[in-house]
Amino acid sequence: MKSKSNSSAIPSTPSTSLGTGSLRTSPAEQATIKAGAQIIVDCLIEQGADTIFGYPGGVVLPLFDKLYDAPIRFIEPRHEQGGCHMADGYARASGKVGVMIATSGPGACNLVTGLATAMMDSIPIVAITGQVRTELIGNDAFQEADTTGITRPVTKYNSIVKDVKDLARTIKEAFYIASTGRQGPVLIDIPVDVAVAKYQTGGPVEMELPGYKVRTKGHTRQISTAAQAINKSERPVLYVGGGITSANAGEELRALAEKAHLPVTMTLLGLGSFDQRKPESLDMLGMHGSAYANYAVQECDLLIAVGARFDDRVTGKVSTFAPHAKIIHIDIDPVSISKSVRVDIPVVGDAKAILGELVKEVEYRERKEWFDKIADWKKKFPFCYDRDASTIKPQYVIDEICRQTKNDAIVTTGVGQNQMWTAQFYKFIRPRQLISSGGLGTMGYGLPAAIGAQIAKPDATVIDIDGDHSFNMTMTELATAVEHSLPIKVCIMNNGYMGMVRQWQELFYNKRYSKSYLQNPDYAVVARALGAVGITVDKKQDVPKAIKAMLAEKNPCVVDFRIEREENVWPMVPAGKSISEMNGLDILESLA
Ligand SMILES: Cc1ncc(C[n+]2csc(CCOP(=O)(O)OP(=O)(O)O)c2C)c(N)n1
Ligand SMILES: [Mg+2]
Repeated sequence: MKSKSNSSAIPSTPSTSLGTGSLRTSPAEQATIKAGAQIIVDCLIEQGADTIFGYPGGVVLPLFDKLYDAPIRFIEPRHEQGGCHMADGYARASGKVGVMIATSGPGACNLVTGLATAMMDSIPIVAITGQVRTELIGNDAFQEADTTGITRPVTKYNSIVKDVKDLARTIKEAFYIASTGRQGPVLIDIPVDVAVAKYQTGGPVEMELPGYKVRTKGHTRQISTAAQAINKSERPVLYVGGGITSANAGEELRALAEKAHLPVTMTLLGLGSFDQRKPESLDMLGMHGSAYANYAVQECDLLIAVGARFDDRVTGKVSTFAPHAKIIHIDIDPVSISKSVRVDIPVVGDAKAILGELVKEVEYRERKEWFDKIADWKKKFPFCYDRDASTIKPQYVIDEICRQTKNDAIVTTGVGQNQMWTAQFYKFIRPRQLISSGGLGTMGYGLPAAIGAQIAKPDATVIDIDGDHSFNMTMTELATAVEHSLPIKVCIMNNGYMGMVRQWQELFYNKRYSKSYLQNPDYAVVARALGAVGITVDKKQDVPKAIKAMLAEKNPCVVDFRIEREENVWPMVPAGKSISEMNGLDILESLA
């Protein structure tokens, strides 16, 4: 029986690194003798983890026992993947490290998608997993999985603690590694015998990371060279990514763009790091980016990349990307420099520090011709849709959400068309406002990420703009939102399709819609069954009042918008093409 083998995994008499039976300690000293599980809890508190996400199982029971009366808010998801996305959403919304705890074997395996999502987007998470007893490792023990082996490629760092004396140091290192340099998820695997072993703690815990160096200050000469290039440039473009958010460098970015007078385009993860309502904003670039951003990049003479990694969804065909540009690349991660696109002026370090220095050396230039040209592209090819359609256009719903929330909501997304329409039609005004799975493109991310974000920002309006099929993947987490009375909103852009897959099939596979739709439930009924509010909207004229009702709702609320089924996302750069080769510009031009 499962419970039996589980309980037998826990030694009845805890072992101790001091040797059982020889604990001749004074009462004062005894006060500092702790079980491994208590050391974990104390370390979490010391690291400022006031909220953690986790799901129990046999080998983490010693830890859960210590959490029973710990002064930490505990959120239990319905699935460990959901919990990991919650920790991720919490981290993205707050700027703090998200913490997730899972049991060995199946629990740890369920974290993989969440860790990979965080890894691709450089999000700081510390995951703690239980492991079978040290002596059983490698024995195909019950619920044993090689967690460090499985998660090595999806974590910035991971390690297994085999001796309780290393526990406090390893946890301290985990938080440090997760939150410094290029941030990312770190996993610590802790066998159950280590969690119950006793250890005499005391004194400061020193980290031992001789090979881990974080460069923060940029090279002064490189910064001056970059400033000179900016001052000379006639057609510059600032291209910024999630690194601005990670570095909390939004203010420095604004100062640079204003002082030097630079147009700014953002990656999906960069959206909001520059106020999109400003005339210098070119909005998102890349595959579903704006025509004006893509044209500007292709015609610029200087591309200033900050905290962005020249991802293929941004560059399209690399050999034709920004063909006339000298490239400056400011990034904390030296490995990102010249990885896919050759860089002329690299500056390695913290974006906040480097932009702060750079802004001192740049000069204002009007660049009238360049800004006029950009204004023409903006006028000719704006993001738009048929406003007179009788059906519910998803873009209209998002426009209306943006209008009613006054650009101020925290928005999470699913993956697919819903995500791209959100990126195009919600105009973000500050960092940490759009929370979306960029690098991995993880369907099912939106709802749990919204839960994490709402926990981090209890007073914010948090809206998950989701796809029907993305929502299907983790919708059980609605129960978590209900349990904690979180006023999150879920707006399902319900086209009945895996819309983005269908769009590709329409354009590149002769409209052969192979397996890109599944039967959906009635989401309003699902919402109610899980204790949330459920609203269905199938008429265009009902959209504004449904959004108003949703925003007034204090309980978790799901709105199922039955949108136009075969709407497409325009423009679109076909995979592998140059970013100036956009499909759908004729459609945008005719609707402009
Ligand atoms: C976990 C996962 N599986 C598969 C995919 C591939 N994929 C990308 S978009 C998409 C369709 C998404 O459908 P839906 O959530 O309804 O969004 P829509 O495009 O219709 O807005 C699929 C299957 C993915 N990104 N993530
Ligand atoms: Mg869909």
